[in-house]
Amino acid sequence: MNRAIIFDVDGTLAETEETHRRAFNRAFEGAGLPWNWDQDLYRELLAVTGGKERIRHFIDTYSAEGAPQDDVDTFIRALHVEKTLAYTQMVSGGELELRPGVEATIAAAQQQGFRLAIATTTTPANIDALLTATLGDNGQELFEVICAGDSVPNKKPAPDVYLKALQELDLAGASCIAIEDSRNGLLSACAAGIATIVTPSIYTSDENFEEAALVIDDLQALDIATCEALLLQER
Ligand code: XBP
Ligand code: MG
Repeated sequence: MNRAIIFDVDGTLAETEETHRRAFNRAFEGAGLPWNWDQDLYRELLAVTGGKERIRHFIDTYSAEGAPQDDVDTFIRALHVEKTLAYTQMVSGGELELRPGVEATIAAAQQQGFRLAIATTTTPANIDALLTATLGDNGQELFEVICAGDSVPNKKPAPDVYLKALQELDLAGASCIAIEDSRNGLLSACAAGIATIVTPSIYTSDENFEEAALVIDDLQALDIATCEALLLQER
């Protein structure tokens, strides 16, 4: 049966958000801004997906000292370029590894003939750095379709990035399984009509996953036959 597993990236493939948080803070420091996102604040800010959108939310919500009065979007874009540079350097330096069971699930899915895709809010450079650092130079080639970041007008929880992945796969949502870590991601995949398995991450463990087809600690607990069974339920 022509079917696919669509993976989220941040929090799902790897516990990346601590590295993102430190990269944001490194960019703020490099720009001479008196901003420092600690873990409690970052957990709140993660309600907003997309790094640029998250910075804008922080400026608008926390009256951030040092933000310009006008042309804020240009300021944010420049800051986010520095953050992405810091993040990709940290990831390329080998500080992240895949979450438990991720590599085995990818191998089992391939062995069972599932097509593989990625649907993420993060910046494409971040995906390249993570897949190369954890799966090798050909890591990206495991995924037939990679939909990311600004390639869609509306980020998660909007369905846009998953709908784009379905379009590029030329598959219906009922022929796919999504694997996510957050409520924003779960809502996005469900809105695209995709049954979703959730593996909560360090920043999402207290979120509501009631719409999930299955919630498991991590992918070590996933038997690929479960994906087949979920697809049969969808039909
Ligand atoms: C998670 C996000 C991203 C990352 C930061 O993406 O919302 O914004 O937190 O990456 P997903 P950027 O879980 O969909 O992979 O700064 O590149 O946005
Ligand atoms: Mg995620």
